[in-house]
Amino acid sequence: MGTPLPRLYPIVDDGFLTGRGLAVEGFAKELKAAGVGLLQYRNKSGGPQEVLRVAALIRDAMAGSECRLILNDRADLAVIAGWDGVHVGQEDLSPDDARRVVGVERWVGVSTHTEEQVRLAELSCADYVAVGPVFATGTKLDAEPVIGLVGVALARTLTKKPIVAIGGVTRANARSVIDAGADSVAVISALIAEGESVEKVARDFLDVLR
Ligand code: TZP
Ligand code: MG
Repeated sequence: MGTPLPRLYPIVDDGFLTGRGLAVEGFAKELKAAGVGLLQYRNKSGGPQEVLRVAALIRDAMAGSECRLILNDRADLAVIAGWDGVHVGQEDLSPDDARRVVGVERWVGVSTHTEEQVRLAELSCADYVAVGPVFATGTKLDAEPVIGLVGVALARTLTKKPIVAIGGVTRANARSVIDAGADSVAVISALIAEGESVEKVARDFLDVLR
């Protein structure tokens, strides 16, 4: 990977944002203003042309920042979009096949939900291993069983790769997730809070994760 994984890993989730009438570009601009170093775009419903269109909007919104841009699910589209990496799940290309597509310069992350998956991820050429859901989440409807902080701690014993913890992470519990052994927290819904800007919430996360 070259550089350490930033502690905050915001996910720009198309369905989550558009369902609330929020624009992806505006959301990305606020994350840029907060100074985030890593961002994922996740779109579970759009076709490839739509994903590439929005990926270009996000890239433009983040122009001038050092933020790494990671595309969910699709290694081929990450390359076409000129993004910095891909995040694959258990149903996508394997990390090693994703690596064949994106090359050695781009990052490859993989989602895991069980001990066995973490062990396999450790043996793969993934740059980081995501574990979760750590806490209950309403964002992923087909989420696997919650692993808790104990699951994060267990994953820490199973892999030397950087760990991204996801699922139900908030400003209030983010620190405990890092203390349990994660290197980074991925967040979708907790970036949005009534009466607060996304920039302010992201800054709060960066503060507690420092
Ligand atoms: N994978 C495991 S939980 C989850 C994903 C994509 C959703 C996380 O969303 P939130 O709103 O941060 O709980
Ligand atoms: Mg996937």
